[in-house]
This record gives sequence, structure tokens and C-alpha cells, in this order.
Amino acid sequence: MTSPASATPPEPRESSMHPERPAMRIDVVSIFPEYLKPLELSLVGKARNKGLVSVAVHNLRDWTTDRHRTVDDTPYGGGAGMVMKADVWGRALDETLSDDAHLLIPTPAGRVFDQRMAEELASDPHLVLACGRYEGIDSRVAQHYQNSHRVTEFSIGDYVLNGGESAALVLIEAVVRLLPEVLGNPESVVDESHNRAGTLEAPMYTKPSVWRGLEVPEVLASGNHALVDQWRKEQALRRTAQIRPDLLHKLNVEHLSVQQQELLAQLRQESEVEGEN
Ligand code: JD8
Repeated sequence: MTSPASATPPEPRESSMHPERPAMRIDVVSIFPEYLKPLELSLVGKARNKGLVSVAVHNLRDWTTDRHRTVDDTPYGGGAGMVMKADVWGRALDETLSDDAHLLIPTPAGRVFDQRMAEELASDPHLVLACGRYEGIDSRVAQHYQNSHRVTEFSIGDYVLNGGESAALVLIEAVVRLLPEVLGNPESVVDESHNRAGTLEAPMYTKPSVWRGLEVPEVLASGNHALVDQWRKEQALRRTAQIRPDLLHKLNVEHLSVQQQELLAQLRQESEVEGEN
């Protein structure tokens, strides 16, 4: 697989610390490859340097055949804007997709990306992200590759962006941080929002203990870990009810404490009463 000139060479596919599981490979194709520069920074940058994941970014125009490097054309049936050409995407994806690759296409019309989807993708060996621009990619591209590969059209939320690159950045960060050894302390994913229980996380504090007249809740300085844990669990649930009542009905109650389950019943009742008013 010889990616054309401008591709950022992928890191060698080290066998990650888990010899039985080679490092995940991620390829991103875009007409703005520089938009993916943030993948060289921070958590993903470090994971690449440690060989825990290999990431390559490709310029779609490297697969054009005309001197204007054309990637778009007018929409059949008329209408505003331009559509990205299937033949150019076909050449790019034929070269980038390995046999066991999962083709991911960001689109406002896709399955909404969430933590559960991130966890599903974290066990894939190879992800290929096709970032569209203009009005989007000719719909036959997704249709064609469904015959040979897993194809998922996804959206990062109900608002309109100008292209798929920022969605690719969101998905890659959410997936790579779930890969083995990427997070220094894998325990930290347990308490964070959208954790196993599905609640939002509890409020958090650090020094100074008083700031502009605002104090840190006393229980957190008590040293009583059981009490602190119970307080955090309760706060997490109350926050979820206040900020994301839609999540209250999607929680994994088996991951809630007994106190949380009792409080959840009360909060659901209150949200139903509020819903009726
Ligand atoms: C891919 C082209 C722009 C979209 C005409 C504006 C994701 N959550 C999301 N919102 N928007 C996108 C997204 C937008 C994209 C492309 C993803 C490719 N556009 C188009 C249709 C209306 N322009 C997205 N994930």
C-alpha cells in the first residue's frame, strides 16, 4: 500500500505491549490534512510515539487525475453546492482500506457517536476515516464499500459543521484514550462522565480550600473514603438528573450503589412530576 506523496507516514505498526494484539492503525483521508495536525499533540501524539497506535493522514487530492486536482462536481438533480466525486474517493479508499478495516464516514445524517460506540471501535484493528467537505461525499461510496467492509456513517451531534475533520478528531481522541496503556491510570475512566453507570461525574475541587469565598465541601476533606465515595455518587446522580435528565432512563443500574438506586427512584419520580407540569 503506497500512499501518495503527501501522506504523513504512519508510525511503524509496532506490536503494542500486547504481542497478541498489534497496535491499532488509523488512516484519515481529507482535502485539509493539516486540519488533523492536533493528532500529533497530547494524548494521541504520545500514544503514537509509544507505538500504541499508528496514525496516517492522507490528502484526497493525491488520488485525483486531472491537473486541477478536482474532487467535487455539481449535484445530480440540481441544488446548491458541490458533491465530492465517488471515483476520486474510490481510488483513495481502495488504497487505504485493509481487508479488516472499518470505514468511518462523518456526516450530519449519521449514528450519533457516544461512549458506547467509542468502546466498540476501540477493539477494531484498523479504522479509516473519510472526511468530506462541500455538501458531502457521493452516497454511492458508502454503498459500494458496504459489500466488502464494515461501514459506519456517524455524527458527533445535532448541529451542522462544514466538514468531517473535526468529527474525526473527536472520534479518534475518544477511541485512542481507551486503548491499552494509553491512559496513565486506566482507573480514571471509571469515575468519569458516561462511566459504566452512565452518570455525569461529580463536581471536583483542588487547593485552595477557600476561593473567592467559595469553600470546598467539608466531606471531601474528611478523609473518610467511604463517605467521600457515597457523596460523589450522590452528587453524580443529582447532577445527571439536573443537567441530563434524558440519561436517567439509560443508566446501567447494576453499576449504581444501593443508595444511588434509592435516590434514582426518587429523582425519576420528581422528573416525571416535573414532566407532567
Ligand atoms: C461531514 C460536509 C458539510 C453538511 C451542507 C454544511 C459530523 N455532527 C456533524 N455536523 N456536521 C457534520 C458534517 C458536515 C459535513 C461533512 C460531517 C461533509 N459537511 C455539509 C450537510 C449540509 N454542508 C457532522 N460528523
